[in-house]
Amino acid sequence: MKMRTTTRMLVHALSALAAASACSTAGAQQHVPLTDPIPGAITPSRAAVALETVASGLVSPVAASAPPGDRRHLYVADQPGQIWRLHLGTNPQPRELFLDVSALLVSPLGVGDNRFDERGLVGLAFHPNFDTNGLFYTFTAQPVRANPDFSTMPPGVAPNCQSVVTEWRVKRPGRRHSAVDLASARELLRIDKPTPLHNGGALAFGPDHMLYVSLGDGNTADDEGAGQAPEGNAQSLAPGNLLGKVLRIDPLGRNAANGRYGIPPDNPFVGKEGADEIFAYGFRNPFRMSIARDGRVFVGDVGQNAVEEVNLVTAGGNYGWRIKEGSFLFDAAGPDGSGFAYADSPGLPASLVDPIAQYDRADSAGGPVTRVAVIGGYVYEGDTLRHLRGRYVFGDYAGRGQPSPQGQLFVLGRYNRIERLVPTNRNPFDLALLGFGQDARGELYVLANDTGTLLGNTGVVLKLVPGRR
Ligand SMILES: [Ca+2]
Ligand SMILES: [Ca+2]
Ligand SMILES: [Ca+2]
Repeated sequence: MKMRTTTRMLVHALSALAAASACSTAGAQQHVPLTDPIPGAITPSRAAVALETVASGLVSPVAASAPPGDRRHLYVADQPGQIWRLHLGTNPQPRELFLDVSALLVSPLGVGDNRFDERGLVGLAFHPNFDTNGLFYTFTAQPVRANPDFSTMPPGVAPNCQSVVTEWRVKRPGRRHSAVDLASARELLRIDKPTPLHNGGALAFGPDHMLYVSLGDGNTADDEGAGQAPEGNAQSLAPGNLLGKVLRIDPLGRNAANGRYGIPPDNPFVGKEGADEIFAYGFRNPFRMSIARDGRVFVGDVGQNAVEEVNLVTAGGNYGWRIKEGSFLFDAAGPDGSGFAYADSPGLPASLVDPIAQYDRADSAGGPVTRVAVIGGYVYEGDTLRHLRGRYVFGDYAGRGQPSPQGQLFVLGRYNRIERLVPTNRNPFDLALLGFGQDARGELYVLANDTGTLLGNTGVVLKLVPGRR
């Protein structure tokens, strides 16, 4: 097995070398974009699943979770700024407004006719001891209104907005249906963001009780432009550049530079100036991230034009962007040219960590583009879907620019092979996929709407339940 891996790596190294020398004879920057990076279709899973509506009438639900041990509720973050508390197990599930942070957000959200926007309320996480301390956290895109804790902007250039992680507390921890104490709001982190795009914005606690925060490269394409490091933000470990990173912080600690959270002493870059918070780097837009009960950190990193990634993230890892898009080498083609993936190079350079699974946009060269952006999900840890137990469920947004959005649901099968999950009661899916949620029982919820944008109020929360073939 090891031998075979080595041979395969050698073959890839030789082909990459051949590609490189072909380029050098033709002059620099002569890489050719791949027309079909990953040939073939994604095969359907044998798991029979269906979708049961547990909430509707939302705008753009993007995150959902529950405090550990609270099996009665699911809290859903709607992008325009509302957190809804769903009462599970009753039919229909009533919902109540838990918190509204819309007044804190950039405004207006969703510009243009289709009201597309990546900003808003995009992350929500409950402290593992929520039952006793009542603490939870939000990730929001806010107007530039305070000095940032971290900025990559050159002097005199204004950021588009600021990414803010805020701590909140309920008034009576441990009591059922306790309201949020609005005066408890405490900003942990405020980070300048160069453009409206590539927030990242996921929050998740590990079994280590540390808060993980995903941050995108902050730019539009190729990780370049104003506010970008020369090598791209994602690859930069320059002091204070947190863009394109996964952070790991202790919200109960206070030894960070701004005194509002703690730096875990075992973080991989502790002691490196301005990089104490960084857990891993080399991400483009790690929009959705989750942490399994066993501590595995899963990130769906949205690709540029070619390859979508699922990453298993470990301390200190460099996940490749913008040197690679998936396992493929990436050419940023200078400030004026649009970058592209040009050669498969699995495992090389050895300093970069490849995704555990990847897929591209069309089944064949020139075929219809049916997938556009990975939406990271969760490991299924519930009881009712035997075939999914312990498997990572995720999907593709496939929302924008089509007459009818066709999001897709996937599951990682054996050897991390991607399989399609086709709901038996909803085929075609006919919705844009926006996120996933997990309740305290480990059951999973699909978050979606009709538009893939902030237009309308077609947002739904759909529970994954057993389906019938
Ligand atoms: Ca990558
Ligand atoms: Ca470029
Ligand atoms: Ca393909």
